Amino acid sequence: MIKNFSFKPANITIKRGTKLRWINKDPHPHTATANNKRSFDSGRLGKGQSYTHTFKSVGKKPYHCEIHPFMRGRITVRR
Ligand SMILES: [Cu+2]
Repeated sequence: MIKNFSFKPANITIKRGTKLRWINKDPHPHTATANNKRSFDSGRLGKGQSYTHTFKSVGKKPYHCEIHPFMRGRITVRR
């Protein structure tokens, strides 16, 4: 969930192969973009829009919002 200019939860641990969905509950546009800009990138999500990504590799995946760089989160993918 993206709400009040933050990712909730900001940190999450999942198993490899899990599909995550981000839903923008704010009236403002946001993105969920991997810090390395390659692993995943939602593009601009308007109010109520969502993005899903399946995590296939193990490791820590820090990400942010391209529009509001202070918005940060991290996904830890385990085997
Ligand atoms: Cu944002």
